[in-house]
Amino acid sequence: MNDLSASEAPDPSVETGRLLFAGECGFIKGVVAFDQVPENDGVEIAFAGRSNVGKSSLVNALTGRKTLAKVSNTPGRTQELNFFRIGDRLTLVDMPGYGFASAPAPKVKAWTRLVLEYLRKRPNLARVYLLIDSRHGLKNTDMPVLELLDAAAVSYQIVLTKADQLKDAELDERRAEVAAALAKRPAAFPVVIATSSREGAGLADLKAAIARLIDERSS
Ligand SMILES: Nc1nc2c(ncn2[C@@H]2O[C@H](COP(=O)(O)OP(=O)(O)O)[C@@H](O)[C@H]2O)c(=O)[nH]1
Ligand SMILES: [Mg+2]
Repeated sequence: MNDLSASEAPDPSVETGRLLFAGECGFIKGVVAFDQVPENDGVEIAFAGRSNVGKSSLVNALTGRKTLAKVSNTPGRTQELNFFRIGDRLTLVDMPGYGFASAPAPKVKAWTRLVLEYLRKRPNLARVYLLIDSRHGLKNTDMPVLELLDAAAVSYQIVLTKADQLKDAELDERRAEVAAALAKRPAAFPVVIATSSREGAGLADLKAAIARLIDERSS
């Protein structure tokens, strides 16, 4: 055979993605109010998800820095937007978790205000990665967030976390189920990426997807 079909050709964005996260990474700041956000600089992406879904662990796994973001066994603690610099072209934001069952109403209100303002007023925000626990799939508590993202017309993509907790067949099923649930949502990117921060599965895929996004945004 002379030509490589698309599926056999090596995907150059895998290497670009690896390099993207291989450079200097650092914590910029955590903010509790929108007027404290750092200036836009390069492409920005944000990680959203329920408390305890594994957002901070994923930031650490992607950057290879075990303690860059604080991993907590006490869900619902972070009520800040945490900004991280990834190399010289990317800012990553760890958003405050939602869906904490016993969260008092004022806390939910503060969360909603901060997140809405952030989603609406951040021109460099290229995509929100909405993290969903592989074991649970989309839950009722995720629905208002999907609505919010569709309403704000912010491009978003689902990343399944803790894939190490499922058998391959279960994971395929969960991925298909989530993709089907997103099919009619206008701002949802159709591909679901499954990851494990613990075992490393899917991290190269996610980095490649982010590298492609930066490429699209910069051209
Ligand atoms: N099995 C497994 N557990 C994980 C993984 N990622 C995170 N966790 C655990 O999930 C809990 C919450 O993680 P954390 O990153 O703090 O979640 P956050 O609240 O979304 O930032 C911690 O106990 C982590 O050790 C993973 O890939 N696999
Ligand atoms: Mg966290």
